[in-house]
Amino acid sequence: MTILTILTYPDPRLRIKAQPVTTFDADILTTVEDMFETMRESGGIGLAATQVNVHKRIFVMDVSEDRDQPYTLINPEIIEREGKQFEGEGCLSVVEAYDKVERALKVRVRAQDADGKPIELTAEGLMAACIQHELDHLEGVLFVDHLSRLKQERIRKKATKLAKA
Ligand code: GNR
Ligand code: NI
Repeated sequence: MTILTILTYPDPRLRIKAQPVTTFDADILTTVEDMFETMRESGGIGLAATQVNVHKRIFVMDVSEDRDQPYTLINPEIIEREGKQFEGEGCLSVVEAYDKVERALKVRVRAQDADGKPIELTAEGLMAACIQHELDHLEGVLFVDHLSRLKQERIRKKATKLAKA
């Protein structure tokens, strides 16, 4: 098990669009395990492969209090969305930024697990927001992209300063 390095904004590699997983081999299992370990270590509720510089359509998630409800979603697709929510979000790749983002309240997702087996799940609230946040990462999109230009500029300046410190 390995703790992976998380890329931080404005690293251009966070903008790479992830490619579908076609072979479910031992490498994928290792990546998934390392992503869980990295997510747990950093205290996040989700982690997309893009954030650890692996440009494959994989994310891991655990929004439970006791951190005992892990999900591995590979080649995920949102097949239904319902309602709206506007809640605070943070990102392991965007240090010291937290702001409200508009998301669907409820989503139905179709994906594959680490063995390639098809899965479907319905989520709402925080879990639904997390799924949309992680799917954005796989497209090279960050939550700050949903904020005003002014806020983005402030966050970018702060991140650049922190990186130099
Ligand atoms: O840890 C995280 N918390 C969070 C809170 C609200 C909405 C989305 C998230 S995901 C984030 C971890 C992360 O950066 N995943 O990409
Ligand atoms: Ni994130």
